Amino acid sequence: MKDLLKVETLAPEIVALAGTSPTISPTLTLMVTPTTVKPGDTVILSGRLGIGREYGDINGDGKINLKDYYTVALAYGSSPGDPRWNPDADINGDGVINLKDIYTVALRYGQTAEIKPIEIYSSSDGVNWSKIATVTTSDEARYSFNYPVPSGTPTPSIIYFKAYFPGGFY
Ligand SMILES: [Ca+2]
Ligand SMILES: [Ca+2]
Repeated sequence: MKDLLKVETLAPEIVALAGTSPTISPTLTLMVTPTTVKPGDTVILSGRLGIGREYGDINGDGKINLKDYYTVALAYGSSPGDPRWNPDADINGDGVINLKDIYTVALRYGQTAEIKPIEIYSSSDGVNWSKIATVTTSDEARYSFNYPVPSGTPTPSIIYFKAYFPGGFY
């Protein structure tokens, strides 16, 4: 189960300069995108831990429950062109909503994203990573971390960030 929780997200969606309120959709996809910053900037990393649509959390609320099940059920049997077609419900992406999609929701039905700390890493080259903080999530599995860009950082610079959620969800 550990691999399911490799919630790593970074970047335009969750990285922004101070004064903005970036949000992200919960995802388990690894995304590392460079952000150009200069000394004096504060980079805000924030987001919400999620389970991932591919595991059955279709609406991205960090829970696999009836809402997700209904989304698939309402579109059951449909394919593109059908008025009931809902691409979000086609979890396995095979162009039809059937038992395979239902099964994905059923397999982890009742699971929620666990509330626990996440680790924030930074890198100057996207290859060598250093852990810079451990951030505690809120009761909605939301997290936020401010990274002040150190003085002496060349301008412009690219800093890579990633968040890692170690552990499982039960
Ligand atoms: Ca859900
Ligand atoms: Ca399908």
